[in-house]
Amino acid sequence: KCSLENGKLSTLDNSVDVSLDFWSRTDVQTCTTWKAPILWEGMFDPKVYDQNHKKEGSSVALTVFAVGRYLDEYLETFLNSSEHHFMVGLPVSYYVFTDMPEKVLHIHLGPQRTLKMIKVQRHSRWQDISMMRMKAISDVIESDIRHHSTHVFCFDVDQVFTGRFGSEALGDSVALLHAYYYHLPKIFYTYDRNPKSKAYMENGDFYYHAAVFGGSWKSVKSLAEGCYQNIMEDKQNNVEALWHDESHLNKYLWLHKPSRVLSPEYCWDTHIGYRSDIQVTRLLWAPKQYDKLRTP
Ligand code: 2GW
Ligand code: MN
Repeated sequence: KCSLENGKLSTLDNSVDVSLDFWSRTDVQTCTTWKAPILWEGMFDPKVYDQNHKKEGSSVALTVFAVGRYLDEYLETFLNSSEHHFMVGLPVSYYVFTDMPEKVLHIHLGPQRTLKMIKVQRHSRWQDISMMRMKAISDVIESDIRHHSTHVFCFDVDQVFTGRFGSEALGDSVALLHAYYYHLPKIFYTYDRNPKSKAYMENGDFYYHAAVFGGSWKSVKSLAEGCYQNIMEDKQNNVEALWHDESHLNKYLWLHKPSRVLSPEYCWDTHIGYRSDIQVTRLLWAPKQYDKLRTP
């Protein structure tokens, strides 16, 4: 359990966590063994978080990749839904990575919200499109984000916001519990089990989903750099981790524990069906037509 020290709540991101109530949810794990909160609906007062983050001057960069067919298929829906639900009330800068930056988008940005398109190469293998995001993220944090935003969140584009994804999710290092694994015993986690890969691991804490991760610009930069280095080392050794960047992310987060963990309410797939512990859905997996999108 997370602790009360001197009558005061102690978490790893404690200055903003005054309203966190770990005992309001008894049906789920609300705290990690290293005392990071696991955020579930009902544990926090959104207004208190928004107030505190405004007072602290928090601002958020969001990175998202839309390369090839993923641009037409997902980007506008993702961004328009994020305008309604993602960090509303805080300054938000979108960084859209695409091979077609000239494409005109139909997005209505709210006040204090800006968007930059950044051109990236279109890798021929989809595994590379996904893995090379780590390099682009660390580069843009260094060149731009660190001068403008306190925090960064990195998202897959094939998703839609359907509920508040707010400042309660901000912390030094933030990871998401994968909707398909959070309730399963660890033996089912699909970590990379090939000792030749840098992503190799036997045991871990959770199975994290690479569709959402974030934190302070500094720790996201370290994470992206760390994962990228291991991805490149694997390439030199002619190995590829089982779930690509997600395997490397899981390895990194095992060695560098996140200070905040998001419940699968922050990235749910309706195909899973009803679960009593999922009290709200904030971000949903978009329907995917693998045949259409994964053939050249
Ligand atoms: C990806 C797979 C097959 C064909 C195309 C692509 C593709 C991905 C693409 O053509 N263009 C593109 O922009 N992407 C970006 O990579 C896009 O942002 C997308 O959301 C992201 C990850 O690919 P996705 O969403 O198809 O893969 P998932 O949903 O199976 O993702 C999980 O596993 C991945 C690694 O295999 C990543 O770790 C991802 O973060 C995980 O959610
Ligand atoms: Mn995805």
